[in-house]
Amino acid sequence: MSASPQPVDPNNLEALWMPFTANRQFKRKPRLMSRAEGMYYYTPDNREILDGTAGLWCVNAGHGRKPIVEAIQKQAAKLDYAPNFQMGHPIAFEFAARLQAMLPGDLNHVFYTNSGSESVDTALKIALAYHRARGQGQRVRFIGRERGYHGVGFGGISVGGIVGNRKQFGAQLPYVDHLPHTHDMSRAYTKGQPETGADLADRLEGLLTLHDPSTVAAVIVEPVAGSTGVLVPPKGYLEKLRAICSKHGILLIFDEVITGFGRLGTSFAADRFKVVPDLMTVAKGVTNGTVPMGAVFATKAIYDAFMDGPDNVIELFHGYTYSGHPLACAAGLATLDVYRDEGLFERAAALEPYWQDAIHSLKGTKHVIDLRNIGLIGGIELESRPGAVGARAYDVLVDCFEAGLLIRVTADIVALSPPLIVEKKHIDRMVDTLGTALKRAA
Ligand code: PXG
Repeated sequence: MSASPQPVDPNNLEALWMPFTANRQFKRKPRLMSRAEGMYYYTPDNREILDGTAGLWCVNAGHGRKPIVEAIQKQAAKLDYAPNFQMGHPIAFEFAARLQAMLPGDLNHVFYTNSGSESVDTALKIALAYHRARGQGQRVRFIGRERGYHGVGFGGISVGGIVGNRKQFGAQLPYVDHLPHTHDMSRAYTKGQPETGADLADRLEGLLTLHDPSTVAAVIVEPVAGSTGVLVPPKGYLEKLRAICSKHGILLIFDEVITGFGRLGTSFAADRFKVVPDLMTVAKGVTNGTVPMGAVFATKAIYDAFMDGPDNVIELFHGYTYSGHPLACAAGLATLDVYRDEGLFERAAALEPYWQDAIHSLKGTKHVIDLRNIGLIGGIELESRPGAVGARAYDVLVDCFEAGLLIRVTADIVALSPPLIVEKKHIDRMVDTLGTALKRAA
């Protein structure tokens, strides 16, 4: 059979099984975006949609950036693909060296993946293999956190703490436990990091006593939980996790898929909070969302633990066909240039006070029960309709889209995370459109 025996109906939405989408509802009344530039998406009928979410937290430099587009085009023409097992191509090394120069603390090796989910599974596997290489193969446990999102691989959903992402699938990784999440409504309307709550990190000691710390390989957390509704770490919380992990020889993994590349006004959350993990996972902003790519950053100590034994033996039996894909590396290099040349991380930091005031100006708006912010992230929590969690926020999402603003929602929490090129006038419009939609919502 030929690939396309019949002319295809471009309006047929049925063939595609959409990810994390209510397929039937969507296909009855689709929301399509067919073009993007700067701060805006455009619908097929050319309606402008202000991007309040940097796509899915990834387009940090804004859309259609010429230097990135051209770098991808040039690279596709020069070297489209090359094997990367037992082979190499120059741009993969060049990009790793550029990333290395940005990394905090002892982090200094780069392992490429193609997504955040793959980065998480890779980091978990590196943690297990690292301990085993050092004669501590009994360290097989992972500690994640309630309301954590670490992608959709089996490792990621196991250490993740989102019930809906787990319960359809039954079997998960064994030997996983979870810290409590850090959200507390008694601290509603906190601006930035809460002053109290660091003691929640002490719960890690309790879990370690229960399981015996010498059986634990790694603790994984998002420094700021993004997907489950913008949960900002209490002051001192990450510092405590770091100290407890170090005390027990347990690796600390920061999942910086959202917080990496300027979202908090620094290269990484590790820089902002001055807490350096042993392994860091990234994706999204590493290529401005243009070409799929993720990475795991590892300390020298971890890398060195593998560089032992006969040197003709593969040190880590792990990798992807597309690890270090030339197009992704080209996009990544151009992306880092744009971030640097336009000072976008500094720009995010400078805008943070204005952003904070804008988010908190929604206090008192109908349905709002909490407002949270850090960097260029805002979380707006709504009271749920009785017996219909998520329904109100979904209505707000649809209203905003029709009014020309892209937001994202999880349950009844709205999250905003605009591209770092956002201007004050865009921020005003986001808050205005959202406020109007909230007032209209039933
Ligand atoms: N870790 C974190 C912290 C994430 O936020 C992943 C891992 C997985 O990345 P991939 O590239 O495999 O999707 C993520 C992804 C949302 C939303 O609406 C968030 C993500 C993905 C899609 C939607 O908040 N984060």
